[in-house]
Amino acid sequence: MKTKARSFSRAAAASAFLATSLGVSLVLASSAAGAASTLGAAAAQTGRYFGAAVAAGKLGDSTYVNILNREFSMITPENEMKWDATEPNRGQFNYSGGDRILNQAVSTGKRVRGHALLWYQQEPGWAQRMEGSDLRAAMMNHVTTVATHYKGKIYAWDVVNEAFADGGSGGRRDSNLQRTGNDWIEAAFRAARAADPDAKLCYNDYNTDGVNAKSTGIYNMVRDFKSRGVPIDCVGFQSHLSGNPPGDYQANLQRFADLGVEVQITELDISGSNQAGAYGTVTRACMAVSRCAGLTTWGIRDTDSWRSGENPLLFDGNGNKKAAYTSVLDALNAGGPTVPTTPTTPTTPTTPTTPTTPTTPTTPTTTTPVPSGCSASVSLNQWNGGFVANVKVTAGSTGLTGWRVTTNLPSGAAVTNSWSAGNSGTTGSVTWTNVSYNGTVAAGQSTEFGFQGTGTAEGVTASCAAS
Ligand code: 9MR
Repeated sequence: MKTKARSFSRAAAASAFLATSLGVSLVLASSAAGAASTLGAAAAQTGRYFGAAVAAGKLGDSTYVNILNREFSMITPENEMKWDATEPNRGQFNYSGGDRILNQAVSTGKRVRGHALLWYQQEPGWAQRMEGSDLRAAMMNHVTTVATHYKGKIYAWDVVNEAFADGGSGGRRDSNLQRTGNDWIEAAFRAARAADPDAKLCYNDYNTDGVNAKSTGIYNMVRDFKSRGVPIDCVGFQSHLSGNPPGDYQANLQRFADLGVEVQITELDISGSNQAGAYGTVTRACMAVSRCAGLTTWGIRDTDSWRSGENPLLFDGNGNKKAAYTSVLDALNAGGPTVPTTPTTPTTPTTPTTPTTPTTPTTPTTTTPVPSGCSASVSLNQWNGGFVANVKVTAGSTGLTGWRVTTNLPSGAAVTNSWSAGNSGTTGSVTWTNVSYNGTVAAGQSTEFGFQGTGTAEGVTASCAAS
């Protein structure tokens, strides 16, 4: 309710300004326009896009195409730009499905996320049977040729998809692509940049919905790429979810954004009884991160979904809007920081660290309630030589309009990077202050920030004061 009220008054103020500057006395009409009525238009108010994965085979279905044309501003071909579709035989390229989707997008004023230049799944049979330097040459030729065909027409490419392993290793997934050498990902990004300098180049993966071993492995790769000038512009978070995302979903997006890359929600679908609520949470998280450029759902109607039987999308099989649709639309209309249009200087990269295996998952949290209006608790993910700390700030009975948290790190521990808070100091007693979008916390509600560091932070304590 609160955000809605804020959004209305902002829209009303804008309308009043417009009316005044044009000398128009009737303000009502433009006030009513404050809330957009489609996903694409609502997202555009803050410079974001709202997209859907589209199958070329469904472009003859009028219900499907009507929703696509009306609601979405970005299209991802669900399968048509993958390796098996675009290079079914070595050196013979086929762009029929991809071009069909691209033309649909261009003719209706939408943009395209290219998906995906290299992925260990949906490799054509001939590539599946290859290894080593021969495969590496074929991979690079594929990236160059496809990215060149679509040069200047693609908003962002998923250059590499799903290269990290699930589970606790934080390392790469084994595949014939990976076995060509650990540098295959950066080689692919360099080849893609050379072929199409205007496309944003993304790394895309799933099970990266919070700070965990897999997302931290990817985070370390992106940080390393930024520090060495490997051309990477964005990270895609697929977000195939069952129920609510983890509590640190937004903080995780933010820590990547703080590396100087855009983040994008690329394949969103959510099952479960709290579907509408979870969709709202994910959308608000993107809206709160200024470098979150947009969201894409993986399909349009429930019947279009790869998760058959789970009904994880925003429209039912008949094309009707679901409660989840309204939840997303409201979250988009509530606003948030605008996506920066010019690249901003990335935060100073720290020395790249080799991804290490987390030893302890999450240690018990330390809570220090403070009478002056808030409390802070730390949740620590410690591994050999490094850690990620997530700090939850909870407002007391009067609510907060600003907060200051002091963490006491044991000696030897040092902060190297942080998200969603400003800090003074990196060792010992470190003071954290809210950033513009998370200072206001209603009574009893919480917000989170986090930091990463080297050394051992076991025993860290946190205290909070209203400011
Ligand atoms: O939705 C896609 C489905 O039609 C294909 O059969 C499948 C093949 O592996 O790929 C699906 O899309 C995947 C996407 O390309 C990458 N992330 C996971 C998606 C769902 O499996």
